[in-house]
Amino acid sequence: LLDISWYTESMKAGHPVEILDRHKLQEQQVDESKEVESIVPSYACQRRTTLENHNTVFTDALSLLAENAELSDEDGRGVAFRRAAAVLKALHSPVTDLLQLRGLPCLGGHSLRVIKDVLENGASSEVECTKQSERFKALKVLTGIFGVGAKTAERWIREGIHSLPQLQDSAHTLNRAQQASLEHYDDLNQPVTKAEGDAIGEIVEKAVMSVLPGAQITLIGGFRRGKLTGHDVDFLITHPEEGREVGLMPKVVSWLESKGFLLYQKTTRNSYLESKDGPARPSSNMDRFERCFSIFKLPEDAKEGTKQTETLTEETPEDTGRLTTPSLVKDEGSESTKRANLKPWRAVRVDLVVSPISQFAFALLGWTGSKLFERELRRWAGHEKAMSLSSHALYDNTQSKYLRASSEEEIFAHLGLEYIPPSERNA
Ligand code: DCT
Ligand code: MG
Repeated sequence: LLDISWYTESMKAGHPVEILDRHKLQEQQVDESKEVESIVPSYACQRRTTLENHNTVFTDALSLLAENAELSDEDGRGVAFRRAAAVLKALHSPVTDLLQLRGLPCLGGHSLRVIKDVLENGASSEVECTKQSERFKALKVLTGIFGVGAKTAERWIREGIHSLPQLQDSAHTLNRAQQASLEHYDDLNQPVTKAEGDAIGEIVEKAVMSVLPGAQITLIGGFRRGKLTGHDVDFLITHPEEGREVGLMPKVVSWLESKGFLLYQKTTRNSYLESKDGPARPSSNMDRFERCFSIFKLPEDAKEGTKQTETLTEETPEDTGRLTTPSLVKDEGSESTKRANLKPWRAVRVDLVVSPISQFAFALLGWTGSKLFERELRRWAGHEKAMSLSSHALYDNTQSKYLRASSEEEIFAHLGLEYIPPSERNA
């Protein structure tokens, strides 16, 4: 590993110029104009991060290491790399010299080594090594099945399972979500476009309107932040009259199912009760709304702008399986893949969330992301404001009371943060 202790030491000492001068940089003039930013706040929720990233070469490298850490069940290390990448994403120009990073927060020794390697050699040896490792490749393939997490993948790899055919040949029984996801593996691992997201939005809107006129549906997740592609499409549904949203999800799901739009769905009930749960954040801030994880069957002509809500022709499960599991049988680019691409629809992961109007602003903020932005908001609330933020509520521990809000702006204000619009939450 590269030795950059001189650099981190100097950062810690708070006198970067002097210390850099004392070490082998005597000859080098420190050019103040090279400093990219003078002050970058340390919480991602205090920064504006658009999709315009001037430092993808570094952020891609750091994100890959973050992904590898997360897939290895080392979330702490994963977050450290994500935070470092997020700082670079917020910069307004490309980094061309390590000295430009003086004073920036969240850049630990490991991340700096990676950046230095990329600056000097065009690539990080650690990243290249990780990308090529059999373990990383296997973790990616196996966790590409929705419902397979780091722990399950790790267990399978220890048993010698590295690929989908090996998994299929093994004695493992998959749960319903995993089976469905495996069946549509290629489609689900192909990015969803904004056009496809909009087409699904029209279908979901039609479903919601026909079962509860007056309900409101909002595109959330990455597409609300302006991303052009995503791994799924997320929607938040509410009704302006508190309580009218109760029982809505099963009706929406039945409508979609009756029209043949769902290849798979699993609905979980709303289990959040303020009086019972109290301010303490549930172990996951995500899982307490009435929520439906689904795999949509999106007709090709729907995404070309035709509003199609007609009943689709039924296919037998055998047909579906044969058409949509090409990579399990042969390599990519095989005859069966080409055949599969001829099918007049594609499978897309869709998340539907229903929230009562009283929690809508919190749900909207919590589900817009990015994941790091959300994590930082909750950390800011807890560490800096003694508050607990979830997708349901904001609790002030000092005043021992809930802080109500009917817009995202009000929540930022409660938190003492400048309002950041969705398009600038791409940390
Ligand atoms: N979310 C979160 N914490 C998680 C998972 C999700 O705060 N562990 C929030 C942030 C984004 C939102 O929920 C939707 O989740 P994803 O669809 O996973 O994220 P995304 O930003 O929409 O990513 P993509 O564009 O790839 O779908
Ligand atoms: Mg999403």
